Amino acid sequence: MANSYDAMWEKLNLDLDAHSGLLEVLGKFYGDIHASQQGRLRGMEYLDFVLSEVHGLRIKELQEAKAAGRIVVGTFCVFVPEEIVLAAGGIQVGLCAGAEIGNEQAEKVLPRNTCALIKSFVGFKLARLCPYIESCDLIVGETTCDGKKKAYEIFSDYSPVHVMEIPQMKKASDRVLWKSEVLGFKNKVEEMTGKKITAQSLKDAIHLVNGRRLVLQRLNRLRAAVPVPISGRDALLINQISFYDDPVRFTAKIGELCDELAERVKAGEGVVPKGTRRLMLSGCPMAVPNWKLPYVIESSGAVIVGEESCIGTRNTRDLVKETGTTVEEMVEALVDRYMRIDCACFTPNTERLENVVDMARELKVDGVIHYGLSFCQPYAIEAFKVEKALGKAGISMLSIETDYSMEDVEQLKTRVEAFVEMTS
Ligand code: BJ8
Repeated sequence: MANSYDAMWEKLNLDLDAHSGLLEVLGKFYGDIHASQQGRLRGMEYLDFVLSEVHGLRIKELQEAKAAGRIVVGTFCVFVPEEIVLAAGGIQVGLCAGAEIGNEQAEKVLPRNTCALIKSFVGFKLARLCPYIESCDLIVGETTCDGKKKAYEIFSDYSPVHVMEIPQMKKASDRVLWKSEVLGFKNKVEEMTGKKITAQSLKDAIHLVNGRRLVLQRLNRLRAAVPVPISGRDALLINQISFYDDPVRFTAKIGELCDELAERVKAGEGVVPKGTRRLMLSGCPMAVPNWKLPYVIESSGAVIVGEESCIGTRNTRDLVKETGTTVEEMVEALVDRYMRIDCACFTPNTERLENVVDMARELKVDGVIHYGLSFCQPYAIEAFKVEKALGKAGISMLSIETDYSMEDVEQLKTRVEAFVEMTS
């Protein structure tokens, strides 16, 4: 059936048939996993709408912005400082990497034993399925894990790519390297937009992105309430949407949703029956539409109350200091804030262990599920240390490795149910 956005998608060179198949699957998946939940909040209508228009209205907005002279920058990692892009008048979007729909094409250029997230973004590009990727004037890669680092070399044959070097340690010399990368990125963006970043534009951009982090921090605090007022699936969706919706609109809408949640908390109302086990997720990011494990957990007698991941608190925990008055001071503040990210690509990564334990305590969890994508070595190896740190704090952990296929759903369910039973 023809869609009113077909002409736009055709212009973006999408494979229209495969793309309409993707939208159909996405719609069904969303209906089964999200829309079918009982007692959803009024504020979720915004998310339902954003998701129903994810390849439509938002892409149209991006095209209009481009026509007005703005650039669109796409990223796959929370290390890329959005403040720089916004300060130069651009738009930054986190790109989809949560479905295995382009796997066949991806496996033509990548080894089969590559993590699902990497295969997904390469697959989306090669299969011409993602209107976000096709809207981008620049894709920013980073040297986090080896898989991503090498995949960007392949990606750059198909899209303009700028790679930022991310240090692997947090010594003074690493900060020097990271600062030079932030400045290099700033130059690149200024060159592309033809706009010099000013103290005022950077100040505004820092305030805007901090505002989005603050509203997500508020959401996280509300989830500490017993009973929890929102499902983990919905909270994850909010975090996922934060990467591509307009930041002003997103912050306002999630603020309203938090007001509604605060009312629920005040009234002592929860989204699940009293006594439902409270679990926290920790580990690899869950990019949209990767909702498999949250669905499995929340249909196994538990509720997710927090995500220690880049589509979660790793992206929202730290703010950029807003005291700087010159571009130089603000760049220093950005460098400091981004150096605090506790990705498993760092060694040692003791901050993460402390953060996981603190978060588990604050959210009053009954257990933690460590989530690793198959073939992701940094998180799989670090899971041992996370389990040990949680064990010392008296918190149980279940380690799960999986990918985006649905083949292991029953097996995962059995393991999660046994874990939930154990925490009771
Ligand atoms: S800051 S977590 S977004 S790198 S899952 S591709 S690590 S093999 S995603 Fe990440 Fe930035 Fe770190 Fe966050 Fe590699 Fe692992 Fe795959 Fe991963």
